[in-house]
Amino acid sequence: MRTLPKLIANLPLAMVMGAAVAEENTFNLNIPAQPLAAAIEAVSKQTGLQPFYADGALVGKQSPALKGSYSKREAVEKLLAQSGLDYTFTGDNTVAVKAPAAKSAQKAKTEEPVVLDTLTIKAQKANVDQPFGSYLDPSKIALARTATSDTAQMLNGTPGVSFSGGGGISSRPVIHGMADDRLRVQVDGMNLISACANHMNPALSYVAPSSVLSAQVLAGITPVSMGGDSIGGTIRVNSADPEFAEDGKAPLIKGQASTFYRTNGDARGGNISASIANEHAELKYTGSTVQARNYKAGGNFTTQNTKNGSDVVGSSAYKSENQSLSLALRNDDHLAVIKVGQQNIPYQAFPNVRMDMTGDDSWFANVFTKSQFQWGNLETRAYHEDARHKMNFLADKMTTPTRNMPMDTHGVNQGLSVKANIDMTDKHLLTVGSEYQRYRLDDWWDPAPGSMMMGPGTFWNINAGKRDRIDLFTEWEGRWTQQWLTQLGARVGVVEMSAGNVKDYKDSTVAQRAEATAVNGQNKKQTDVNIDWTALARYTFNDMQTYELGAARKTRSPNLYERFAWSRGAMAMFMNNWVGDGNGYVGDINLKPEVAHTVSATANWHDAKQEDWEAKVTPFYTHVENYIDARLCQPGNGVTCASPSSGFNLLQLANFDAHLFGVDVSGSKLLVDTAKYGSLTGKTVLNYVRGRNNDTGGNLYQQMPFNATVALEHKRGGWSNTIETQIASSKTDVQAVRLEPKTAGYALLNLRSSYTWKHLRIDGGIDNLLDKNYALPLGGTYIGERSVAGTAVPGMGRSFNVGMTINY
Ligand SMILES: [Cu+2]
Repeated sequence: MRTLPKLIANLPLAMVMGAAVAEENTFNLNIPAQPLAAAIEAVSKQTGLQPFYADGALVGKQSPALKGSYSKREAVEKLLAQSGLDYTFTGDNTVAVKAPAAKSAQKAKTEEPVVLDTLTIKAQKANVDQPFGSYLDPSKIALARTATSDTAQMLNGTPGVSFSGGGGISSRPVIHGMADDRLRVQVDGMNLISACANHMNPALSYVAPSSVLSAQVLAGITPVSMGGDSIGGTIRVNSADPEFAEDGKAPLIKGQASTFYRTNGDARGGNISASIANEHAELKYTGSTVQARNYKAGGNFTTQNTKNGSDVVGSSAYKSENQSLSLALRNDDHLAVIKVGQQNIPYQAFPNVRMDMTGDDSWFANVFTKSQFQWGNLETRAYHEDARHKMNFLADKMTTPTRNMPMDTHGVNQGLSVKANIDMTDKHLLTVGSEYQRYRLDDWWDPAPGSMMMGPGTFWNINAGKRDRIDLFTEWEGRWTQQWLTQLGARVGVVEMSAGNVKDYKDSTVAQRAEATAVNGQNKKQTDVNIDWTALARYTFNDMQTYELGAARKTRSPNLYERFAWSRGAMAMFMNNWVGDGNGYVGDINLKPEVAHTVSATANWHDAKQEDWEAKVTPFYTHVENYIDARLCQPGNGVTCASPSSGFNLLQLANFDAHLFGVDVSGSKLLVDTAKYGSLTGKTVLNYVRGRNNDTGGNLYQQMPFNATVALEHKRGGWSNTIETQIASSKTDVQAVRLEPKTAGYALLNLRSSYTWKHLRIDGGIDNLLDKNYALPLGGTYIGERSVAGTAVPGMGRSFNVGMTINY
């Protein structure tokens, strides 16, 4: 049905191609059969080709294996041959991929005078080329699976991204100096929330690295359709797209099993997945497990350990199990995916938190649909997530044999979203959508048997916490010419929060009851009306230069703990700490939402074919009104705060004026490329960020010092080898009020290697080859055995890592 217009459309192209073919470069490709999106991404990485396609247009499509010498055009032709998709080269390096127009539209078109409209880039919600966005290299994702079990760490080396440390599988990504709830982190489209006063279960901890197939980072200006209730950027992590059998072919049965071992911490784990599909349905199971003991630093770093050696990071052990089952259904124009999953973390110790995770049971159901219409497409999502979280002390923190303090959390998170992408004209796309999120949280601490202090009643930290949000947004993307792209969007959100009455352990003692009574007498309802807007422009000057400029206003309402953690009792305050600094915190019901005003630009230079070299510079500046920061605890609700305790501060959250600025620089250069020796590419990423509190004149907390990654990547046939050095300068811009430790500069050397046969992949590597003893700049304060201030959590010493994956 699409043959005729396509043929007509491609005639001039074919003639041009005929002339160009002789000069066209070919590439040695070895890309296994896989989901089409990943295959296109792989071709893009290896050839410099820039694909444009509608968000989700490739969902459910499978690509054949690509092995041998191909030009860009030949590679695309072969990848898309079975997909039913049309494509158009709009330049030497750009290809537009799209679904063929619906039958009736096609018919109407053939009656019109023939217009070669397929030769223009149709306005598409470009998945790959979102300004300020970057996709993780799939080969890097694959390498990271053996090297880490912490999904956030898979983003290591992405420009603008650093990590705030936590448990072994729970670090939190930081984009341009903003962490945790300041970012919109989505796992398969779900907005997951930490159900813990210490944020032990951030969004990315809910998914195992083995389940991550693609990851997108928007560091800079996030379009409103991808943001919401966040001020610092967006991270979207997705599991594999469903794969269906080809029409009329036998059912597709696939499976994968992999296992890995890392010497440091004796970390071991594995995962399996199995799927069966015909042309309309796919059923898939995935399961994974990992466990590790405490890891070792590169040398002695503390004198406080009594249960472990001075080079062992106490409270860094963990064990986790994940499972999921998904059913995907499709017909010509519709796709539906229903996924249910479950996570069990029997234990995860935290070297920078006073408590440990002693049980985390969560499950979710996530339903996604996508439909193609003549006017565009419609996506809907509904999810339900239930997280049951328990804390107490694990062995390393048992300073007395009977130490016991049960803490419980239960969070229920439900979301509904609908988004329509409407093709207004060939060049203009309108996106309208709405998101609803309903969140409920209980956080209570049962009495500790035999304890005078923690009893006789149950302490209610947050009772019936409620945080509901409804957002509406619209976005208009125009591709005016080959040179100009603009994106304008606005979003309105209403956040409603409240909480029920609280109690403390000593319900009957007068002094304590007075505080709870005062808190319960307050109006605990807060409604925020948040307005965001984004304006982006991209100018493609020529095939060697692209410039992007963006400005945005973004808003985030406080989380439930920031507003409702109520007690000024020292012990309760120390239990509310989601920043890993060992201090105690009390919230403030009257905190205002943070409003960020950001300007950013990107300049991207490369050789015309994008095969040889590339350089990218992204400066940014953000001014944040009502930035939620900390100050020394002030009297409130009839209670005077206790004095600082055992070297730590008791702090209170408050709104401040703040600004952050910095620059990311990245570059690559192909150094050698021969058939005999393969290709050798040099890559580097440099990050600089600085954050200041304008009211206090002090530094913001956990701002990564200047750091760089320099890597050499060698590829030949099935071999892939990387030698990488990670460098960070000393951290002296620390936040005084949080007693943030200074850290020394360091350089680490990592080696990674993989070899892929037909059905087998072997990974090997050595992380921190030189066994450098170093402190994590954003790792927080080490309180893995005893709560003593002043020592930063160290990074991991040398580790030998091996992994093996079998596909069938
Ligand atoms: Cu917790």
